[in-house]
Amino acid sequence: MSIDIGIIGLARSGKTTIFNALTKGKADTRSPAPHIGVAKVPEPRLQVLADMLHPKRVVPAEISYIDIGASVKGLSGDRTIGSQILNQLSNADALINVARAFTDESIPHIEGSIDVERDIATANLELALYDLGIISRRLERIETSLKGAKPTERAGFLREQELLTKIKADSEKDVPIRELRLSTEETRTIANYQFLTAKPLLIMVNIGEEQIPQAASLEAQLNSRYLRAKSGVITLCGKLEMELTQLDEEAAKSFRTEFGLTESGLDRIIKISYELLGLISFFTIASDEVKAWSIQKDTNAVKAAGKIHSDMEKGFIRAEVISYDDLVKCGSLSEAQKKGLLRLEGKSYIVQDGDVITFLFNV
Ligand SMILES: Nc1nc2c(ncn2[C@@H]2O[C@H](COP(=O)(O)OP(=O)(O)O)[C@@H](O)[C@H]2O)c(=O)[nH]1
Ligand SMILES: [Mg+2]
Repeated sequence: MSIDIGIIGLARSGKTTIFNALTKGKADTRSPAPHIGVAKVPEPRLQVLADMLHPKRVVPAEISYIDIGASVKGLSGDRTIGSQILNQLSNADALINVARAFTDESIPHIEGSIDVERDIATANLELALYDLGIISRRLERIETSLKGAKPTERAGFLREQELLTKIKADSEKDVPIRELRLSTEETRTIANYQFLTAKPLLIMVNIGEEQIPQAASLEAQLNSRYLRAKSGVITLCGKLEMELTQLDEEAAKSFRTEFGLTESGLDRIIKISYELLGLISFFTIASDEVKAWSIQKDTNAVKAAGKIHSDMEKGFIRAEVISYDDLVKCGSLSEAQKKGLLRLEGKSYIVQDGDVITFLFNV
């Protein structure tokens, strides 16, 4: 199970261009078709482990990106987005909203002018309307169910009704679900609805090449307005990043330097996505393979095992754990064992960023 991120935005904001940049893909930007692709998560520690252990295979963690194709404006109201892609969007772990800042007379903006804040508001409104549609339908159903409900069922329905009514009121005041302080119980109650405004949101402002010198100050300015616990803004020149994926690493690096860019836009996006999603990495070393995995912070060992295989979760016995730093200091697992640095941990052990883990399990 990988991490899925949905890419939304107005038509011609640069969704497909950025999708291509992220997945090193070659999807046709002239077609409004949806696309799904995979990016490998850059993880420098994985390479260090590989250089140390010389495995046959090195397998990075992956992120799937879904370019919805159609405009975000078709999300609620007159649906122009197919139900399959809408399903995938509902299943996504986070959203990227592409807002257009680049100017190009040959590509007219569909609203007639460039206005990043207006376009961010439009997308937020669409997400909210979509969620409100789900809430209204569910509230009607609860109303009906309450009429014939057994006394034992009533309490559950009433609690859900109260929660959804509260969320609805906040949504109507432009407060997305991701900003609400919900209890674990409340979060669990609404998890099935897969609300779009509950998902972490990265606003990606697609700038033109000539705006690159102002990218950092624009980003700071927009973050002062939009930065929240589960959302933030990043500026990126989608067209340049897409072109750079077609070059080899050396050539791409020298182009970046020319534009005064110190880091790959893609590496930055993934780093920021990880922060927004609260993700960490752990590593496994087995049968000549070194692999990186992404999990949510505060995941216990048995759930982390389930990430690899459901059998490992079901038959979990224990985990042999060493931190990345300790392993690198020792140079090998056998040396680490001699020094007593391999720990035996149980089901409830909370996996830490950089842990190198061997799961022991029954089948
Ligand atoms: N000049 C310029 N054009 C861009 C930039 N980003 C995207 N485009 C162009 O804008 C058009 C729409 O982009 P596309 O990725 O297809 O947008 P989508 O409709 O949101 O998928 C394409 O012709 C892109 O080449 C940019 O940063 N600068
Ligand atoms: Mg497109």
